[in-house]
Amino acid sequence: MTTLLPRPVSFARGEGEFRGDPRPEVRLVAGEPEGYRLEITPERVLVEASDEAGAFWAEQTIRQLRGPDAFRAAPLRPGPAVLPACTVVDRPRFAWRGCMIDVARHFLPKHDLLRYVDLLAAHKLNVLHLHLTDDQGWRFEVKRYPALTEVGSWRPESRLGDRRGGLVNARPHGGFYTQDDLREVVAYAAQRHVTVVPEIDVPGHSQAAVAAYPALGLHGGGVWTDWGVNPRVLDVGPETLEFYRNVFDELVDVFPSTVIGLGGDEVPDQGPEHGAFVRALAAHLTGRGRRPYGWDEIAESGPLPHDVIIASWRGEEQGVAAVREGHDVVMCPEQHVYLDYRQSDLPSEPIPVGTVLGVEDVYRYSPVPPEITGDEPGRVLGAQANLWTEHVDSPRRLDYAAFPRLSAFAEVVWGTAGDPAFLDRLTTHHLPRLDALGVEYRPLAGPRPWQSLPGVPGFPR
Ligand code: TNX
Repeated sequence: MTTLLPRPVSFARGEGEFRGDPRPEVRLVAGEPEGYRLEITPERVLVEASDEAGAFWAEQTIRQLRGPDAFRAAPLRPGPAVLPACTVVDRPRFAWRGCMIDVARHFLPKHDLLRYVDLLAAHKLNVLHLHLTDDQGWRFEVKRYPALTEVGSWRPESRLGDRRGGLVNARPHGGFYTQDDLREVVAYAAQRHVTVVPEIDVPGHSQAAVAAYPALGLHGGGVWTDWGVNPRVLDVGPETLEFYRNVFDELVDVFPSTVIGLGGDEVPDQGPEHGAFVRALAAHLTGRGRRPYGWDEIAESGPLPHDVIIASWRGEEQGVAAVREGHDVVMCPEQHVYLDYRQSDLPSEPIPVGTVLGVEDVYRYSPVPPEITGDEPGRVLGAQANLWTEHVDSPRRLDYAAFPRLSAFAEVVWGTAGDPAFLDRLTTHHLPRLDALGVEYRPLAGPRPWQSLPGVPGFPR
């Protein structure tokens, strides 16, 4: 049994061990995308990979084989790396192995975002979906419309915990990325074979933009300080459409990703004009050579072009329906992969919201619903875990929400989940790696005292 995570397609232990420089000799050979074969003998470390990404994932495997200290920022003591002789044959099942981070509700400073790129790459996850805008904050610098960040990137106070608890945090909150910050994040991620997929959410979840440019909305108002579904959506007239075409032009200029997110979720009183607005922006993105990507609601407001990718978040049925309509889908059903949801029934869980979603629940998830067969017109590109941050106000809280559930998810999307020994492997081999990385994950037994947040109400379902 291998200790690797995600678990590879096959692992065979050899005789003896390798001691020396762990950087492999790399050969590119024909094979499946992102696939690799790693052979370690006492004499050498050899990687045969189908592409650069495959070679990079092989290096992650090598680092895991070296033991937890290989995840520290510098070696603890001098000496050669020691690797067990073995042969690993490996490739991912899904091309889209993603994690969405909501940097709108709570800003994640650039430094911490780069750290998350490293954490994703260490888990062989390859898509970072950045939710850049929402009612509570606009985080993307737009040169043509400076008020989006001057006004829209901060709020004077925030709801503390669930709104039904009535608490407020009086500390202002804000932050944004310049276009060059994001180009840097994109380039850093590309070096690690991670694609950054940006999302600007329309026509709901747009109050921060309306606060900056009131003509975009019907009701005015400042950057929202509450959580939930906001009834004040965009005024989807021609000027607003023109405004957002310009915004998306700047977005496309910063993000080379083929896939570009336009949101489309949770529009109360959705009318045909909202669907038309989303379709017009989708067509604009297609015209710029990109593939529009939206939350599953956009598939319900009129016929969408087939190039649009659907993120199935309300459940699995929406993804099944979208595949039947000929769309490619990314599965991210809230019942299985919402990392803002509480991790147990313990009263000590910080701001418990949603249903209970423990590490084993995530591990049990399987991205292709049984209703989808091989000959459907669209297909499941993969899955992503979603990290919404209404109740995640710091990098420390993000670590708590993300890990180790994201480690379990990595194995789900690599396609090798289903190992009864997963929890043992996680505890014995992988949590020490997270410790070495300085990840403040949630211990399997429950939060450490300083990870709980007594007195701040959640709203468990
Ligand atoms: C629903 S998932 C939302 C988000 C919230 C999340 C909280 C989706 C597309 N919309 O705006 O943050 O629930 O779990």
